[in-house]
Amino acid sequence: MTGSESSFTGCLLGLALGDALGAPFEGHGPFAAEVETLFNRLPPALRYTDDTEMAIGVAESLAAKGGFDAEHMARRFAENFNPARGYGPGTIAVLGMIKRGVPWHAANRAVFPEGSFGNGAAMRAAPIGLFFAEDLERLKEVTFIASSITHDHALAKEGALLITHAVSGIIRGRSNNEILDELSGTIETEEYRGKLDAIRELLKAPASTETVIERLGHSVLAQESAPTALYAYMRGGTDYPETVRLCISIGGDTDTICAMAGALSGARAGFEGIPPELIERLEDSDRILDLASELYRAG
Ligand code: F2R
Ligand code: MG
Ligand code: MG
Repeated sequence: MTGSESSFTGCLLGLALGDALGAPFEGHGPFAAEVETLFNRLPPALRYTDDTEMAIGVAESLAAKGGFDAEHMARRFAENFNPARGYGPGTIAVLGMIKRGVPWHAANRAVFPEGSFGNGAAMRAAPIGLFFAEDLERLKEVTFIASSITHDHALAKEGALLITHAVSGIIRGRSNNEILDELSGTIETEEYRGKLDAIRELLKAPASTETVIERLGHSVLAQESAPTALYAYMRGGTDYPETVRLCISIGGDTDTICAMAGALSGARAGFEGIPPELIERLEDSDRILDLASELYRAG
């Protein structure tokens, strides 16, 4: 398997912790002063949401099958589904249908006839980038089909590709500029091409939170959150707490932007880059660590 076990554990823990740290702020902000004190007044237990529950399903399926099996992954999503985790309305409906035996490729356009372009596919996609890091053609194919299980719109699929391809680039040791160049070569929609150009421009100089929101967005839509997470990761880099602080300060869909940026930062920083006092408080942290190791060995 390409990459180190530490980058796999860092990625999954980074995703789950980002989700749990961002969740209390979801739908609010942007924030300034509150974020400064975030890590000084952490709750004793950090509880994750739908973002992590679905990413666990992706990783479990890849590890169990030793590869990608869409039917198996769809079943994992439906079996893991806990409505108390705060799922998006479209995904709740699609997973309910899959649970009742409707094939995923019939359920995925039942709510939105053109498919959902919510960020529910991008938020869970990072394990695909770990598993298929070296095979970019297969990475894209699997990212798109795995997204389609619940999110069949091109914008949802390309939002997921932004995250999986970036994870793959990190595993392959690519620089941020190289990752952006590779993405420009594989992304096809004008929407995301414009966002990649905006990320490049924003990274050239300090940018205010308002400018980041205006240029990249912070909503539940894939095209208004996956690029924001990629930008936040490229600003924060291997400083995991700083990356999460930046994502929370942007406000809006904070659990999801933190989960996506956290997965990237964690993959780059490795297990050693995630503060142990955060891991200790994370719900199911042992299970998530074991799963990351299983995924690493399954490749
Ligand atoms: N659901 C939430 N947060 C609210 C509840 C949290 C609260 N704390 C609680 O515990 O109850 N967060 C999670 O949902 C987002 C991911 O959503 P997903 O899976 O993409 O859902 P959905 O419904 O498919 O899409 C989201 C919305 O986007 C709009 N939309 C999508 N496709 C559309 C289309 N084709 N046409 C028009 N609108 C479309 C709709 O408004 C969808 O409902 C994450 O934030 C996750 O954390
Ligand atoms: Mg969530
Ligand atoms: Mg969210």
